[in-house]
Amino acid sequence: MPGKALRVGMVGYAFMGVAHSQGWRNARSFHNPLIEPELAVVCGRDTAKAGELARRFGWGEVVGDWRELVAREDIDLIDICTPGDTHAEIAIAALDAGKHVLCEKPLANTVAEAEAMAEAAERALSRGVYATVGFTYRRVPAIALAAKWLWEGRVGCVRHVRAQYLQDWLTDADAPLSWRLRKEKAGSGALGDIGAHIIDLVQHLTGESVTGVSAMTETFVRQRPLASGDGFGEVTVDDAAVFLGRLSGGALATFEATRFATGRKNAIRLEINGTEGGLAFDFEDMNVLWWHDATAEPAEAGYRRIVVTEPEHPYLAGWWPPGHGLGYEHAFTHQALDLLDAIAQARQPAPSFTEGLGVQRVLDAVQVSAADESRWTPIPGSRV
Ligand code: SOE
Repeated sequence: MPGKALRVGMVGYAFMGVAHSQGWRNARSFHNPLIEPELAVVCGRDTAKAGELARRFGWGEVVGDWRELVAREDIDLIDICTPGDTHAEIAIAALDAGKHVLCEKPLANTVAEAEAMAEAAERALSRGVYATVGFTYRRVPAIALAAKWLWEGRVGCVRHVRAQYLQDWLTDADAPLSWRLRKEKAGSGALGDIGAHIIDLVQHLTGESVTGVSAMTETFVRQRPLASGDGFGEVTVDDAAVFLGRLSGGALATFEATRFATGRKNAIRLEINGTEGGLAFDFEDMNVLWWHDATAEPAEAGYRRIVVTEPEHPYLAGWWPPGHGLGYEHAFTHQALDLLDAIAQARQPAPSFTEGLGVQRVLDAVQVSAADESRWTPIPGSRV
């Protein structure tokens, strides 16, 4: 591969650090990005754990302080895989220092932070420096195919959207209190952690924005054992969020994000009904897209099961022979690949920080509405 490699410095080494590491590595091993990534430096306050990740995935170096990483001349991109309370500070410092940024979702913990990040991204853009947010599910091939068909107009005018993100890893009341359950670290609970994904997917797929919401949130288990074993601590975020929304094109939408959907592990379920057809997807059967052509003869009408494993489908040509199917981790590889190509071609990668800010405004409106007896709450700045 000609040209200089893009030297990546990643902050964080836990679940998302692992997912991103294999993304960078496999973008290089399986595909032909226009610039090769180099897994240059991994950063973590616990350098022993960061070092273990470096050993497993081939990161060249380990540092303990993200400021040191951002100050380095030899790093081109900062990949932020830390809890939400650190995103704004790291991303703004990195962009101002001329580094491209990939930031995990949700973009921030508050609208004010997300606005500051979007402004920093705008400033950086004029210098050819790019920022993107890790709404990775956009890169699941069946979802990318749904996006293509929606944008081609195959569904017609969208009337209804049903979006759910269902998990059950907190149903056990004895599960320990982690950072994801504390507002000061995570911003919100199921809402920001997994609800953010479905808000992004709905806005991305339909090309419309959520213009207002009426919401309910609930915290079912209000105290949980501390990981240290030393007593209990307060859960200060939601366990579940349910809300109604309107889209700028006139469709009605329902959203549900919960960690208490017993038996559902990672069920991102989307259904979009339009004047010309319908699309449905469930991540628990992630290589499948359901498609109904409402213009077909009534005798042949009904949802068809499209198996999205062929080289003609988005992202599939770079992987296995036809029919072999992909998993959770592949979307992180596609994310790395798309970002590398966008940087090589000097164009804004998607989703931008401005799109991340749009999701943040919906998250905020849901919290405002839920705190005020589900009052209808418009989203400021949404395209009506
Ligand atoms: C939460 O359980 C979580 O890990 C999210 O943080 C991720 O964004 C989601 O993809 C999987 O679930």
